[in-house]
Amino acid sequence: MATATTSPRIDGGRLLERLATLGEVGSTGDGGCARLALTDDDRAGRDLVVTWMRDLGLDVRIDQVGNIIATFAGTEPELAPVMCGSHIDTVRTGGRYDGNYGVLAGLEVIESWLAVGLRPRRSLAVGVFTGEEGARFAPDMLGSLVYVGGLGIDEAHDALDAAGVRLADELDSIGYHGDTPCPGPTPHAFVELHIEQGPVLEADGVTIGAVTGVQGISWQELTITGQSNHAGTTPMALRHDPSVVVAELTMFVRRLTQQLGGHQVGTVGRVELFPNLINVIPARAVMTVDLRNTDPDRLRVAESAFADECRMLEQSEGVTIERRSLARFDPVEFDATMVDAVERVAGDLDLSVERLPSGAGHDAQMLARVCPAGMIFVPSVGEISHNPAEHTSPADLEAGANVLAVLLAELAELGAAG
Ligand code: HGY
Ligand code: MN
Ligand code: MN
Repeated sequence: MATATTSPRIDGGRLLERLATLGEVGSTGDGGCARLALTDDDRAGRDLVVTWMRDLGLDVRIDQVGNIIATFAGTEPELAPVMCGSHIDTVRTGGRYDGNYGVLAGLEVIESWLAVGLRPRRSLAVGVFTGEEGARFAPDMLGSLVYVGGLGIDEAHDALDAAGVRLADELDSIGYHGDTPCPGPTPHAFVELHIEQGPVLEADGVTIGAVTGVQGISWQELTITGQSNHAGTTPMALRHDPSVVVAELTMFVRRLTQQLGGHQVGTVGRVELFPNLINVIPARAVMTVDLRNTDPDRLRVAESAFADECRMLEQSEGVTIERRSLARFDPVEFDATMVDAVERVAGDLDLSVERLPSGAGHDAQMLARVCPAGMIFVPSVGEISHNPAEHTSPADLEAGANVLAVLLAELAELGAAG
């Protein structure tokens, strides 16, 4: 069976070239790309990756929520497959590596095995999960959540974006409404390679992150209804102004993170005012709040304090606040054997490695519900992500992909007697 010393290494140049080519799909012209889930740009990215999968001779299936599962058959295909992968949908100000890296590195591993004529005992599947970002259809990690049975297919199909467009209708319109049933087959193990998107590895001068888990995520959308009125004639004491509540809650979230400290983070990412005119006190505001913490108890404290603040502002400003949960996931700890394996393989490849939790959500946290899952991080330059300036050095990209290659070779028993 292949080990760190005998496993084929990936072709770094080929991986970088594919990342650059995919990065041109939905290019924003500033080094980044925008391929919001199930848009025409997402379809174009999907079509390109599926073409690469088919060129490798993989068995490509599209499931009922648009997940793409490409399988390299092992010598004992009846065994549960090993799975890797990630997502290729992006946020509107996306970079070239978030998600794309884990998918393309999986294809690169298979191509490096084909190049030396080695086949694994267990099949190796590469997953492209629908709508991981949650930037258009909530919750985030939607496709992998459906894949593991955490969200019913009907409920997923009825998800609506901010414009009221239905997810299933978009699957139809881009031609990725597959018939492969969800939930999907339970993998033997799942490994996701991803950029860190944070400051830790770069600050520590470490190449590989052995990810210990993913912090808890709480997303909610608020609809704040006040009273539209004339900006010039309405005395301040008579106003019921949703934009004031938005401002108060935004500053409350910042103060709350400072009070709680630790890993607590909070973000107001989307704000819409209606009618959004210079001389009209808004009738209504819609805003989102993203609260996260590695500690489940403190995340609940943050949520409860935020709810109390909303109730207080309803009274003081004379508005109504309707809160809708968009996503709520407790922190996830990855299987210890997988974290150990990432750490060991990185060491075997003479790469510096450290353990750390993930601040971002990932598909691996959903696969962890059904099988041993793990993640490999590589450093993000300048801790920038969800930004066109997102960057990881070619050497680190290649190093991370080689850790993936060796770990997948072990898990899938590459070169084992058929
Ligand atoms: O929001 C997240 O953490 C991920 O990028 N979907
Ligand atoms: Mn991602
Ligand atoms: Mn992301």
